[in-house]
Amino acid sequence: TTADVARRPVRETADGTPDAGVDVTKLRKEILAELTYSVGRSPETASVRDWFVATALAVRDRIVDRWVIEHDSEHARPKKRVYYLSLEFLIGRMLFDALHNLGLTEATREALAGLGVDLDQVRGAEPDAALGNGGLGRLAACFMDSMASIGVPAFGYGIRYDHGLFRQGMRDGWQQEYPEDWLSFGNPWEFAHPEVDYPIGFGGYVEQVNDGGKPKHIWRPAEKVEAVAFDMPVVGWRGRHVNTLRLWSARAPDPISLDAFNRGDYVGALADRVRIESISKVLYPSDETPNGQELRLRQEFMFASASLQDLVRRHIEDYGDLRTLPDHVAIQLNDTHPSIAVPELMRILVDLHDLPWAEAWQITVATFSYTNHTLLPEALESWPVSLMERLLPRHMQIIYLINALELEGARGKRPGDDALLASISLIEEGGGRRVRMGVLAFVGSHKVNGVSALHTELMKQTVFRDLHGLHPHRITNKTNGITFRRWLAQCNPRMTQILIDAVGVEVLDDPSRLERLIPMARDSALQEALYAAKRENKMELARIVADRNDVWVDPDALFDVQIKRIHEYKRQLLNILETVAIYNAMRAQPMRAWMPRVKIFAGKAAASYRQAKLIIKLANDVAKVVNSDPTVRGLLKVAFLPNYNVSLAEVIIPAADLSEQISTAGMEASGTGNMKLALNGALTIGTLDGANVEIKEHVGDDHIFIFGLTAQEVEARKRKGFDARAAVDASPTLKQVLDAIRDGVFSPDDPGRYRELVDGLLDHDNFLVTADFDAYFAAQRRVYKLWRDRAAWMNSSIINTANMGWFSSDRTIGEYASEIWDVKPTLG
Ligand code: B1N
Repeated sequence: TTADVARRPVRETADGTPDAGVDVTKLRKEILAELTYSVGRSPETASVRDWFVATALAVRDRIVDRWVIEHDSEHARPKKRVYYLSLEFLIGRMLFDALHNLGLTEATREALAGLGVDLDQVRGAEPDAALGNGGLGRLAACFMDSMASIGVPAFGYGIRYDHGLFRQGMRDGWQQEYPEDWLSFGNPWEFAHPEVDYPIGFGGYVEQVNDGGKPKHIWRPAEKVEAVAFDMPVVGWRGRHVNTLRLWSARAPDPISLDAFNRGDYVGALADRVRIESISKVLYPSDETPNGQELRLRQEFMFASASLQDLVRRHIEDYGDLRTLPDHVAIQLNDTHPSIAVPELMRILVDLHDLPWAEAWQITVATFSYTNHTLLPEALESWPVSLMERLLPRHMQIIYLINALELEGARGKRPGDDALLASISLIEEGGGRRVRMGVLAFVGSHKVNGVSALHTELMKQTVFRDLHGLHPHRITNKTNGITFRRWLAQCNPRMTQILIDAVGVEVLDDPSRLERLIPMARDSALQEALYAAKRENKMELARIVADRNDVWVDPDALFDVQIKRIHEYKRQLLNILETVAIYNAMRAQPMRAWMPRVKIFAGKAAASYRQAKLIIKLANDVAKVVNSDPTVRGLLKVAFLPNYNVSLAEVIIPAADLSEQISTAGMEASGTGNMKLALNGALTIGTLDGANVEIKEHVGDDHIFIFGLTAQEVEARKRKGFDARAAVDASPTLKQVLDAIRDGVFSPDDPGRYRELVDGLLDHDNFLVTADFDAYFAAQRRVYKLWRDRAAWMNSSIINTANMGWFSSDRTIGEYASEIWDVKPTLG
């Protein structure tokens, strides 16, 4: 069918032949061989999953060929390597990533077609690797792609969770969490390395011995865990480089207690092993709310310690001397989650390698850098001193020593300033003493970065104000980016082909080429081509909505999407209130010439986040009433799509017309979905928050719908004490909306369901939903005014795509490389 043809990924070679030079017959033979000898199936009995595994293995072989060559070449001992430490890597499906970057997509399609197998179906059989919660984990995955693409030798280090982020089900509109099981059929991309294992200690005590007049500390852990390596190759664009994502799995040193077994205690025989191996069992579903459980600290220490042992071993093998570590190693801490690595490196240098403290500290600070991803006070990690003392006694001593020296330095610079000392101390006093991981990461790093210009500015003014005063050159901005390979070329082949036809195939290597679209933005042929591609994408999404939500949405309607974690500060509630307002207006005047619209929501709530789960229920309740109301049929539809993940994003983003980025200003550190949507031609409705500010600067004020309080105004309102009731009284529209929700119009089965939610909003509207409502409603009216004029809308849409080149994660990684890591990428 034509849809199938259009869905085909773009040609990747300038001479126009798809995947030029690939021997399809050979590739087909390789896939068949994998099916037979690795999967153990015949083509007649193979399932789609078997075909996926066989295809992935055949592709993996080609990646490995390059991996091995590189590791035998100069890349094997590059001048400097980057180690990206992250508790999350939200990589999603990998087949098309590998195929696209190797230029094998069309050849593989043909190879499989000759066997009667459809590549798109095979693609769908891959489980979505959801080893992350949201933006922070997805950023790590985009960075891995960019480092391999521009040639930054790197290892990603993380945890191989047996179970990634939970699967979201819906029962009656309420979120249900089900375990995720991505490994249940094996993972064809990974290489298990049971021989690469490191001992990880917990608990015990610290022994002080006399080492020729010097005191020496020896940590004697009570408990030992083994961290075992699993490697996944990460192949860059055009297969130029292959880096490694090394994920650690916890293994018990003793598989079974034979004593217990012989006594007949079969459960007890396995108890120790189960407890130890629970460390890498499951990803904490906490997005910006540390849940402070001991197991989480064990996860953080296991992966930090294993990663350091691994890179220290490699460095010593290559260079023989730890004093040159910062010349050859840069370690990036993705938020504070791996920051226990700071005292762990000190322990390795001082206790295990006998370096003097001062020299060890210099090496440590020169090696580490830290990225902060949030300013929300409740999200800043801290651990009780008592827990640290019990689990990591030597690290606690080292933290005290770091703190003493830091405070001494501060006292020297600002004598008598006790408030300053309290604010920069690694130990938070009062209410049970705790270690502030943000301060630990800050003092242990030579560079500390925020993830958008606004966020970095706010870091300097708020959480790190005093530390910034003492280290004025340490904080730097690195605005986030996204990989265009996944978020344009792979997920939106229709649009990509049009862009290539318009500006040349070189755009695949150089996203700044998109700027050549600017003078063509009013070209009606280009506009119509892009509109048609978008419409096809919307048709595909409509099928999914019909399938999963049992509602039909009109592909000619405006698709207004808000897709992200459900969090009060992201204000899905504001969007729902506007939905109800427009529903009310349509019912009041059904004969007006309304433009049809579809509101699409998707996102998961942390299992313990009651308010977020209630907001999901409200979206579903509103959807139920609106979608079954004949007065608004054909005008308004609402859909909450369950189980948002990378793969669903890859379908929604190419189909979006309007991108909702409406957080309370000052609270969203950056956002990256905002970039993906604008790149794919959606216009943004948003506040001046995070990277929205920079998107506005790039696309221009006329091509984005900005509304609401600024971060400064939010601050001022909160300081004065904001009165939501007064705001509601001043807005008849909002008042009517809140009354309807409060009175049970959308919850006839339980009329009181939203009473608390509405009353709570009136009593303490912490996220200033009511303050921004009127401005948001007015901005939505501006959206529809433009949407009525297709040529004007498409002009703005093209201008958005044209100006998004800067938001490529290749640019971001280039900045990290030169300004933080001091590495020279081989390309770019
Ligand atoms: O990191 C993204 C940003 O684009 C988002 O604005 C930001 O909200 C997100 C604890 C987090 N900040 N903090 C987290 C995740 C998991 C966790 O356990 C905090 N995620 C963000 C990329 O910079």
